[in-house]
Amino acid sequence: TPQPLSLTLILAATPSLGIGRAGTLPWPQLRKEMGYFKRVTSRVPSSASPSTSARRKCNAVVMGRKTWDSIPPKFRPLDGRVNVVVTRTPEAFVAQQGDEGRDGVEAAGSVGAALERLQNYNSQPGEEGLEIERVFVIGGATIYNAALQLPQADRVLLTKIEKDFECDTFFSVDLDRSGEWKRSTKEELEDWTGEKTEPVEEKGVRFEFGMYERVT
Ligand code: FOL
Repeated sequence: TPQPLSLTLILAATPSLGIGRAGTLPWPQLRKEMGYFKRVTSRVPSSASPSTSARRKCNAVVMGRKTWDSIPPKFRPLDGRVNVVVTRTPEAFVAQQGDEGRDGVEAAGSVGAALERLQNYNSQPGEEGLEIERVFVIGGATIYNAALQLPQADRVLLTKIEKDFECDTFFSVDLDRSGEWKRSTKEELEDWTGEKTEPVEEKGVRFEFGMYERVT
């Protein structure tokens, strides 16, 4: 029987925890930050327990419908990852995507339901024989909040953008001031992500990568 899946939230935020503005990201395009997002959410660690059958391992991303809308159409579904969109009307979303003939995206009515669908890939392998390794919650605010209510959400990858931008959407937890979360060491972060994580500056914006694990 497969291991239960846990959830990792991944986000970038300003010093005031701003994550969005007017349906998009608040900062000018930061290619190295987006590169980090893409590599980390795509990478399947080689330490993953090898399965006996010849199943292809990949990760999954869970996002809200507004985040789906914010991704440039040419980049969605995010490739190499199973995409699950959370919406109050999953049937309508699937029908709409079907019209565009899109593949590789599913819809669910809640974050919990999304996680159940992904667990299903592992317990009842389908036609494609995909095995889900890591599950990333990629926003937005409503979906991060819903995920944080679940005990399976045990890790956060936070990129600290060290400059304030005007925002209308915020992450609800100050991880450095919450007793529920403990910041991991740089070594633990690099181990888990497989990334070198020196601070970066791009377009005059400095940012730094961090990881937090839930205590208890
Ligand atoms: N987490 C972090 N650290 N940075 C982010 O920018 C971020 N963004 C979201 C969620 N978590 C994040 C949500 N917004 C794409 C666009 C917007 C988006 C997430 C992903 C996107 O198009 N990604 C492509 C790469 C695009 C490119 O190379 O420019 C992908 O394949 O992941």
